[in-house]
Amino acid sequence: MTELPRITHHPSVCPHDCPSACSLEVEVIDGRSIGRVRGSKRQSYTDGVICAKVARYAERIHHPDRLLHPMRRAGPRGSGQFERISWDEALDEIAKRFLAIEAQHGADAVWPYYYAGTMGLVMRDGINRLRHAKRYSDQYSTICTTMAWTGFIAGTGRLAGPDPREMAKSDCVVIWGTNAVHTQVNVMHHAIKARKTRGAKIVAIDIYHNATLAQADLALVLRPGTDAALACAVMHVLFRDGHADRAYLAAHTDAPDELEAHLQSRNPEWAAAITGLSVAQIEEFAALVGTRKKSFFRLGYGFARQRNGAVSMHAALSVPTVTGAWQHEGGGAFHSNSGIYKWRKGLIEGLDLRDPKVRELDQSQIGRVLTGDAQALRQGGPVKALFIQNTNPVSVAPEQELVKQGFAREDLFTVVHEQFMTETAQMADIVLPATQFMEHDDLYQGGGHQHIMWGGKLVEPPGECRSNHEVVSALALRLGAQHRGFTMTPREIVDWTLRESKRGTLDELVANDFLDVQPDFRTAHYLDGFGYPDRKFRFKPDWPKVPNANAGPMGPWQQMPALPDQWDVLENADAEHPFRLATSPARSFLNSTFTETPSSLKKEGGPTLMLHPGDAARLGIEAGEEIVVGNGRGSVYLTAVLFEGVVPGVVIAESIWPNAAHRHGRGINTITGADAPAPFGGAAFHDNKVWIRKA
Ligand SMILES: Nc1nc2c(c(=O)[nH]1)N[C@H]1C(S)=C(S)[C@@H](COP(=O)(O)OP(=O)(O)OC[C@H]3O[C@@H](n4cnc5c(=O)[nH]c(N)nc54)[C@H](O)[C@@H]3O)O[C@H]1N2
Ligand SMILES: Nc1nc2c(c(=O)[nH]1)N[C@H]1C(S)=C(S)[C@@H](COP(=O)(O)OP(=O)(O)OC[C@H]3O[C@@H](n4cnc5c(=O)[nH]c(N)nc54)[C@H](O)[C@@H]3O)O[C@H]1N2
Ligand code: SF4
Ligand SMILES: [Mo]
Repeated sequence: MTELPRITHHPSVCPHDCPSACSLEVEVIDGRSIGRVRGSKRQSYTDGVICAKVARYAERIHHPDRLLHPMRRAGPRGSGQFERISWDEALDEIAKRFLAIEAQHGADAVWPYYYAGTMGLVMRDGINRLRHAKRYSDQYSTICTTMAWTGFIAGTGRLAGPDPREMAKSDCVVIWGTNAVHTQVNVMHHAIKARKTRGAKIVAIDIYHNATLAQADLALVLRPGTDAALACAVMHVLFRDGHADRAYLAAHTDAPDELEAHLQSRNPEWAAAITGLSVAQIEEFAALVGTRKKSFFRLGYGFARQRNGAVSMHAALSVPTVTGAWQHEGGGAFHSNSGIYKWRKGLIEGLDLRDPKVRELDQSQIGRVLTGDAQALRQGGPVKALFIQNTNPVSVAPEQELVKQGFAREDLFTVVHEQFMTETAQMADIVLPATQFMEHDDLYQGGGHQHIMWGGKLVEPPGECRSNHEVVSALALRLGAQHRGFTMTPREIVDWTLRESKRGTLDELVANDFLDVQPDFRTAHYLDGFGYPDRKFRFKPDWPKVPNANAGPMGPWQQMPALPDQWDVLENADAEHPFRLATSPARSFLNSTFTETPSSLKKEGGPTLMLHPGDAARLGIEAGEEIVVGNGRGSVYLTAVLFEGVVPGVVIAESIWPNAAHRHGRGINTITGADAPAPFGGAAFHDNKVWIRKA
């Protein structure tokens, strides 16, 4: 008899909310536990590279604090006292309460609330099937992509772009408003390839000298929310110096002459005063992208998390359009490929049962919703029950004081399905234990690339953990919700979805692990036209009609500039709040995930605020000192880090630490706002005015 190998290697996919969506190769030891996790070398975007936190995934999947059994609250709300119950008891109780609330207050008093803790399509979005079957309140998902996607689609009419692997074939990679070293390491991998193999320049644009700027040839640190001013001045120079591709502009854009006339007054001096950059820096950047036609603009989410974010994204996107960079391999702009997949999600989400009359509540305004804000409730009745999967709003949602008040309501029945006892789970009436990605089957897609990927179950879940699909289906049965999706396995759902979407079959995908679905070159580069009926790029978007969200315009959308321009709707500093705060991503955490793994905690140290040494001196603050940072929404305790790489007047908290890591349990989102930015809402996490005091 031959002995079985102790270690076997299996393909998988990183499920976390990250544009890289890496293809993985996972070591399974004795068929039971996970060893090393590596980036797949076969999938050419991942190209063998993954971040350190996922390479150490054994720490998270075999963590001693995993939730293992259903639990019922056994003490005051939020006390952390729970008693173990069986799955049947848990599901029966949830169903009984949801049905009673539905009978008394109407179905829309129940709010299934979710996000992208796993990006697997079945496990992430299956909750919507239950929602639609029961006509529970809908969720308008605004916490992450709304402003960035809107700004991009405003120009191109479609959320897609050139093959991201073309970064390696570019002569100038512009990494704009994304800290790729932290948030999507593969961008750096491909950009650095271009530098090594063809002498490409890397430009990085941010509001502090972060880890990505440290690797750039040209590092531009501008004032928060001033990216559109930079973009306008660069376009001014491009027109001025003959680097605008007039033939391309005439053929492919809506209003090039108006744009040129409008930019006359937006010169580098004008932009220098707004951005804080020097005229020389702006000229250097413009000359680079003007003379290197193969310039690849990799536009991130971060700079769109300002209240003018959609306008800034659109302005930055307009730069490669003026140079005609789209025409070249290695040129153009890329933000997300989410528009290329065109999934038929009817089965996953139960879209055939969706009633468009049911109210849609803004995810980012969960604090306002739960504390009875009439506008946030869309003038409807209160939310009486929450069913939460894949997200940790008590930590990650803005206006945290309101969120906490809401979760503390005695009359709110809260169910949280989680892998760990997060700060949201601590507020629940019933906590359910969830599988991790290597413990269930799912289908994935790349946002920052162009692959469809299969992530199959590799090991048995610990304890009594169940997948999102199992829980949604078991609840549906007890709640009388009918849909064939509830009786199918994830594999059957994925097979149907692939076939309906003309992407082959499950067997084919499993056999190949992934499928490259990048559109052809001409389509990806918009050479046969942009995504509008007249096929032209929009320098003058009709903002309320941009084909992204369907929630209708909101925020101060009527004041949006017609053409790319600096738009001053920021939460500007004032006499009482002399600083501007951004809550940029921490390298070893991913949103609130990995704040439970020992090595990530060790690497991050503790919640800090970076401030300029000059500002610190003026306030009498020393490095390592505890300080208080606040505004009208509340205040947060952080440790001061003095850093020359931030602009005076700007402070950075690399977040999101658990609330409990801060004195008084008040996390960073205590001081971020949930007002809806134009034109379709969103969350302006990096746009905050604050005061700073010694603790
Ligand atoms: N390690 C790690 N990886 C992550 C995450 C994480 O928290 N940690 N989060 C994941 C998620 S959910 C997402 S959506 C992506 C997001 O990834 P990114 O696209 O990188 O977006 P952000 O993380 O919001 O911010 C990126 C950068 O934008 C900068 N920024 C803020 N305001 C401005 C501005 O006005 N102008 C300019 N030019 N820059 C500005 C911030 O300082 C920050 O360095 O990353 C994912 N990956
Ligand atoms: N201050 C500040 N706040 C921010 C941001 C910021 O930049 N600054 N970024 C914002 C952004 S872009 C985002 S996307 C949000 C994201 O915030 P969250 O939605 O909270 O993000 P994650 O940490 O990715 O995932 C949340 C939870 O999902 C759970 N989970 C993972 N897989 C599964 C599963 O299969 N089943 C179940 N039931 N649970 C699972 C994880 O254990 C984790 O606790 O945060 C936002 N908040
Ligand atoms: S870079 Fe992003 S997708 Fe890749 S392994 Fe890390 S978290 Fe996952
Ligand atoms: Mo996000």
